[in-house]
Parts: sequence; structure tokens; C-alpha cells
Amino acid sequence: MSKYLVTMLAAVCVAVFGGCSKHEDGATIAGTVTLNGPCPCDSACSVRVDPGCGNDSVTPEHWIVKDGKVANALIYIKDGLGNTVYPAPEEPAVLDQRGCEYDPHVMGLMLGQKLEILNSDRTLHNVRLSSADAAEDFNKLFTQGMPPMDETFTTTGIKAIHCDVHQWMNCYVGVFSNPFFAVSDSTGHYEIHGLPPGIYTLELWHESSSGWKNPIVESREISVAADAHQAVDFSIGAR
Ligand SMILES: [Cu+2]
Repeated sequence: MSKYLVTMLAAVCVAVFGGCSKHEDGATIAGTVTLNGPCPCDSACSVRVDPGCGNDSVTPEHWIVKDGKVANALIYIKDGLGNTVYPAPEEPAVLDQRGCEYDPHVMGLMLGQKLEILNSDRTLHNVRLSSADAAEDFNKLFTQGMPPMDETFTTTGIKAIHCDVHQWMNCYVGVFSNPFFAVSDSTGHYEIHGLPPGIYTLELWHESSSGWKNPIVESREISVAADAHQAVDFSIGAR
């Protein structure tokens, strides 16, 4: 390929894709979250008590484990980024109430980023948020057909959301001051992209059966080289 053609192609790519994004530069941390031991997975429970849920049953999502791999673990850079300030995305993170379940069950967003809460159900929910900083706690009714509820947070950390109308409904929102976080998928896999070289504390969070104030937390000290692709796996025990 001629130098001219390469230059032209590069120019076209920049025009189309708008230059390099965070994901194209920096290191990638990726790995798998495995459950060490039997799963205390919940069985389905009937939700026919409220026809507005639109389904017969739901399965509480405290533990979603398939072939020993754990979904819904939050993995994030806990420490090591110094005083770098990362701007929050303008697009909101979206949390839906659908079928009397939260979608997603675990999510992350950045401090200052809007959390847009929807109600896709033909029923009433309440949104009760609990935070380590009680000043952020709230409890709001979300009636059928209400417009989206927008929330922003003033502190980082894991926030718990619960619905008192449907006792099985709970979910978690991790609020971070940097964009380096991920939630493990249904195969237990997670990836964090665009990390600058450095020494970091990488942390895993998973809810436990004894409530959001007593979660499963695992930390790793990692040294990350420029543009590296580094594997960091976690093995956690259920409780
Ligand atoms: Cu509800």
C-alpha cells in the first residue's frame, strides 16, 4: 500500500471516528470472576400478586452464576489515579424497572453523570436509595406512566436501590470518579479499557446475602505497563 493511500485512509478514519477515544489508547485489564464453592442461588418466586408486573415469576439476582462464573460483580480502580480529573459523560446511565425487576441489576456510572430511572411496568414502584452518606438517601414513588426520574450523586461508592412494594426488587449503582470500571457479564468476564500506565488497586465488589453494607470485596495491587493487555482473574466465595 502506498504512503499516499495510507495517509488518505488515516484521514478518512479520523473524519469518521473523530480521532482516538479512551478505548483505543492505554492498557486493558480483563479477566473472569469465578465462584469458589456452591452457589447460594435463589429460585424463582411468584409475582402473580401484582398483575402489573406482567410476568408470573422472577428470580432474585443476588447471585447469577453459570458454569461457576459470576455475573454482576463490579470491578473498578480503587486507587492509584492521583488527582487526575475525568469528565463525566453527558449521556445518562439508564436504570429500568421492567417486569418488577431492575435492569440492570448492577451498574456503574461516573460522579456527575445523570442516572435516568425508567418505569416500563404498568404498576407502581417506589425507589428507595441507600448510600453510605445518609444525606443522599431518598425514597420516591414512581407511578405508572411517570416521566423518567433523573438523579445525580454527590459522593462515590456503591448505592443500593430497593422497592418496598415488591420486596424482591433490589439493585446496585456504583458511582466512580473515573471511567475505569466494569460489571462482569453472564460468562463472568469483565474488561476495563484505556488505563494509563501505573500502579493501582483494583477492587472487586459483589453483594452478599447479608446485605449491601456487608459486601464481598477483593483487592489486588497491579502494575500496568503502557498499552498492556493484562489478565486479572478473581475467585470469590459466596456468603
Ligand atoms: Cu416495585
